[in-house]
Amino acid sequence: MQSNGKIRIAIQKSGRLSEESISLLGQMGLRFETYQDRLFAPCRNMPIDVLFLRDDDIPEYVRDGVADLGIVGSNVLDERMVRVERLLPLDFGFCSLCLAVPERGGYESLGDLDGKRIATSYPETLRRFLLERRVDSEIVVLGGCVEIAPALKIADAICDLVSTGSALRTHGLTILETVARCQAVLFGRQDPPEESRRLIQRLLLRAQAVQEARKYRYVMFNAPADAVDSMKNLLPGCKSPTIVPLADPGFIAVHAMVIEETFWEVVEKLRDCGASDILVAPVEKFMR
Ligand code: PRT
Ligand code: ZN
Repeated sequence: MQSNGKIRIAIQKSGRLSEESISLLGQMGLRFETYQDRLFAPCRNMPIDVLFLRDDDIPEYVRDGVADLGIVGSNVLDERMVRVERLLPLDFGFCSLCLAVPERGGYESLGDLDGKRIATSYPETLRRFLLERRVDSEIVVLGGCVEIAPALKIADAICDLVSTGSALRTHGLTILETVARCQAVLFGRQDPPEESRRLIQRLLLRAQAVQEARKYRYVMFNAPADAVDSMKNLLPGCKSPTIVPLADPGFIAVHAMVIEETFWEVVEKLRDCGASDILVAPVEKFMR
C-alpha cells in the first residue's frame, strides 16, 4: 500500500491502450522512461510511479490500493464490478461490446437467442444484459478467440468487442445487438489516503485540461472590420473572440477557439464572410 504521499498509476503494459495511455500521461506533464519489458517507471519530476500491467489486473490493484489510479477500457470495469471511482472517460480505445450471430443463421432479434448458447469473455456483463431483456440463453465462457465459437459449434452466437467489425466479417458473423459502448477510463481507488488526495486531484485536473483541449482548434485570421458581427455568431467556442486592429485601416485580426467537430463548416463560413490568411493551431491544454 502507498501511504507516503507518493502515488502509483497503473496502465496497460502492451496492448491497444498502451500508447495512448503513455501519451496522455506525457501531456499531463509526467516525465518517465518507457523501455520495453518495463514493469515500473518512476517519474523524474513528480512523486509518481507508473506501473505497466495486464489490463485485467489493474482494477483489483487499484481497489486494493496497490495503485492509486488506473486506465482500462470501461468494458473491463463493467465486467469486474470492483469498487473503484470512475473519474474521467478518456476519448480513446473506442469499441462496442456486441452480440453477433452467423450471417445466414436466421436470427433477427434478441428474442431469437432464447435457449441458445452465447460464447463470451464478458459473462457478467452479458448475464446482466440478458436478465434485463428477459432472454434466457446459456453463456459459454471463453478466454479469447471468441469469434471462432459458432464455426466450432461451441456456441450459436457470440458477445465480444467490436471496433472496425472486420474480425466479425472474417468469421461470417453480423451484429445483432449492442450491449455496451466502451472507451478507456481513468479511475481511482474509492478512499485514497489523505496525503495522496491533493496530487490525485491535480492529476485529474490536468487530465481534464488535456481532454478539453482536444475538442478545440485555435484559429487566427484577418478580416474586414465590418464583417465582425456576422463572424462573431460563428465563433461560440469561447467567451468571445479576440479582435486586434491591423496597421491597414478597415482590417482586423481575429483569434478564436473553434470546436473541432464543426471546424470545417465554421472555417468555410468565415471565408464566405471575408476571412483570409487563416492559420489553425492545435490546443495542447485548456483550463476554463
Ligand atoms: O495483455 P492484456 O490483457 O493487457 O490485453 P488484452 O489483450 O486483454 O486487451 P487489448 O489490448 O486487446 O484491448 C485493450 C482494450 O482495448 C479493451 O479492453 C477495449 O477496451 C479496447 N478495444 C478497442 C478493443 C478493441 N478496440 C478491439 N477491437 N479490444 C479488443 N478488440 C478486439 C476485437 O474483439 C476483435 O477480436 O480486436 C479484434 C479486432 O476487432 P475489429 O472489430 O477491428 O475487427
Ligand atoms: Zn486483458
